[in-house]
Amino acid sequence: MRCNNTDSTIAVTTQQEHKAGFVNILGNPNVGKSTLMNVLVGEHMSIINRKPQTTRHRILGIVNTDDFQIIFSDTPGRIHDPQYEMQVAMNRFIRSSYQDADVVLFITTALEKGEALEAHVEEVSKLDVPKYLILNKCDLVDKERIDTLVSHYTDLGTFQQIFPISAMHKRGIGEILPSIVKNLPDHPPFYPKDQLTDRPERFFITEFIRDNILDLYHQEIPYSCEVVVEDFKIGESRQGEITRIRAVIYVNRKSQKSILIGKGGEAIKRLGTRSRKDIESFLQTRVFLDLNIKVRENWRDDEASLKRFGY
Ligand SMILES: Nc1nc2c(ncn2[C@@H]2O[C@H](COP(=O)(O)OP(=O)(O)OP(=O)(O)O)[C@@H](O)[C@H]2O)c(=O)[nH]1
Ligand SMILES: [Mg+2]
Repeated sequence: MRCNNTDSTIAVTTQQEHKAGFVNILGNPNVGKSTLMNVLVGEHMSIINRKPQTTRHRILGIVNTDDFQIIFSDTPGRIHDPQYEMQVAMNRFIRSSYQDADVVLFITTALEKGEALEAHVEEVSKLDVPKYLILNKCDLVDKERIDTLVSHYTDLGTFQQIFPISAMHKRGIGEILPSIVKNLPDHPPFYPKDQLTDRPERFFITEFIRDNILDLYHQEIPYSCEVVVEDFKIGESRQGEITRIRAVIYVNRKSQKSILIGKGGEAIKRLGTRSRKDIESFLQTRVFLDLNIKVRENWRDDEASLKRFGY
């Protein structure tokens, strides 16, 4: 995957009849935003997890052809009732993606209902750009339920198009890209044509570690962790090239550090091994991963920490 390893991402081409624009994927937590972006972009760009609030930042995934460039933004799920400053910052990323969208993909599921959904639909309905309703997880319900929801959203009049899909099974998505392209403005590409994302390699490394934390630990633990890559060096070992990575997991409280480590260091060992394998297949090199844990009391409400962690 070509990541962004430089700051000069703006292309200066002035191609004729080229379309380019920003398509922002919005929705409540856990509805399948990252799954859909990965399917549309054709790369494992954003981590997907069965736990809500997996995505914490806005992540670009870029689709390039000779004739168009679509810049998708995967966003965090909107937090209806933020409990700490990190969640307020996550909601800010969502609002920033209200502002630059050429097309909005609003995702809900065939099972989602309630106040948080209604409030989000209401907010999105105010955006003055073409909006598509993506009704995901249709594999979990019968046709009658899908028909009922499609006619409900048609009656709202907010959405230009409605796509009942299953992102996980890649069903119903074939018409989404061609339809988006029709709604894009004529514009030269915003990014070089071989670039797939705005994020550097280091970002994806932290995401792999975070994904494994979401899988291996329970309750509040994954939500109390932030991962930072502090050192990244390509070096040599007796068996050839090796990438040495030093990552720090910041936790909210001292007690969480011992839970992360586990009895006799078992838990952190498992986390290290799984993360190393993921990073090796991403970087296509051998990796030595040095995982450290540091306590930073209440970092989720601490302005300086949030700034350092990119919120
Ligand atoms: N049954 C079913 N599950 C799906 C589908 N799409 C996604 N999922 C699952 O739903 C869960 C959440 O998917 P994500 O793509 O991480 O959802 P998200 O909206 O990005 O979640 P946040 O980043 O937490 O807001 C994962 O377990 C996915 O495998 C689908 O079409 N059908
Ligand atoms: Mg996500």
